Amino acid sequence: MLKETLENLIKNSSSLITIQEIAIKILNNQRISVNEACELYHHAPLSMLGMLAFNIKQQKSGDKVFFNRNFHIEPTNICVNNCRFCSYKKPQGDTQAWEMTMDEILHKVSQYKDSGATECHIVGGVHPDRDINYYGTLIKEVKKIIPGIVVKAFTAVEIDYMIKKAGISIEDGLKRLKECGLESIPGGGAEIFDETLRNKICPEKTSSQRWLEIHKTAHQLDIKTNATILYGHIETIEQRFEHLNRLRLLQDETQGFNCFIPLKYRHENNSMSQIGETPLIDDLKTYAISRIFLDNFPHIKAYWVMSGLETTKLALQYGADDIDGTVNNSTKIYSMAGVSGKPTMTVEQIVDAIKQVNLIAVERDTFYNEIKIYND
Ligand code: V47
Ligand code: SF4
Repeated sequence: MLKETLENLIKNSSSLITIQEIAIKILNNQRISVNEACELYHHAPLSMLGMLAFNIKQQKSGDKVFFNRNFHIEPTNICVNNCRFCSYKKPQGDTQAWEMTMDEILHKVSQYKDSGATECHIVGGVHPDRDINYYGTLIKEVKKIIPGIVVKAFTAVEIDYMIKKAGISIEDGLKRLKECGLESIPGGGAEIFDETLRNKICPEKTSSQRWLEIHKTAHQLDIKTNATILYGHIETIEQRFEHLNRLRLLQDETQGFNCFIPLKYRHENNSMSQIGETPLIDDLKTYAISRIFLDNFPHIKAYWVMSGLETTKLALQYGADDIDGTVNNSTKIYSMAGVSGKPTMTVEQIVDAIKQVNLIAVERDTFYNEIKIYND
């Protein structure tokens, strides 16, 4: 039905022959190129992009929208890097800087003991003094406090630093973290892979090639990971889709990515603030074309903490099928970059938000195993 409507829309309403051809390709489940993604971005009607993306989302996950019960631990915001877009990192001694001791971190974890959380997401700044032994111990201790919880921890950027500090290979470093209980790696630190632009916005950061290498090695060790893009700042549309292309190529090789998360640049309190934020239309186009382009990614996540609940509900009409989780007021990254409101939602609020867009909420674990379907 959706496919028929789309075929009619494509035949009747598009005057641009190239858009018609690309849309037909997509309907026939053929892969699109970076150039075609750019064409769509610049010339396709937004409604058509939404329907094409939603059609693919329906093929992959039907009416289901996934969420989990999770909390974040951010051990420190002290960081050896100095990304221009970051509002979170503060220098040692700053009134807004923190470095939690192991006891403080574990005390925080114990507060979520009876919360029903299935995932503990640990990320933070790249602290100069903390090493792989420290973080390995942390994972083990978290699991002692909440047995059975999945630890999804450390961006490739944090892992890169730990591994270099220990003087070991990526493979050995990841094996050590896995032995301590690491089961999944979040998608942060990818930013924009284009090397020239990366040098401008986060010059000290782990290179694109190394970020991809760390995720590839994780996949080879059977550690599932996520991927992100930081969009809506000074990148070109072509650089945006080239970024997706590098992810799609790696996913072809490994099938190790669980989901892709477009992260919109939020502009408060950082050294790129003057550029402002990209409009909602850009967010929706980015979600839709990500869903279309990344044909080998099972899920597209609209991270509600970053995009706000209203945009997240719209993103579910533009190809996203995951909204992250309850989060339990446990992250500061986005409030420090200007997002208002407490980052916490109850399961009831999440289910209600998903129902509002006539889709079915499904509680999942980190690996998208279904825990409960809310279809009444
Ligand atoms: O890598 C930093 C981004 C990321 C800003 O894998 C900013 O499930 C917008 O990756 N505006 C960390 N974004 C967060 C992240 C994440 C979040 C939730 C779930 C998962 C997952 C991953 O936040 C960083 C960077 O790209 N970031 N500053 C900013 N001003
Ligand atoms: Fe450090 Fe991450 Fe902020 Fe970059 S984005 S300065 S790596 S905390």
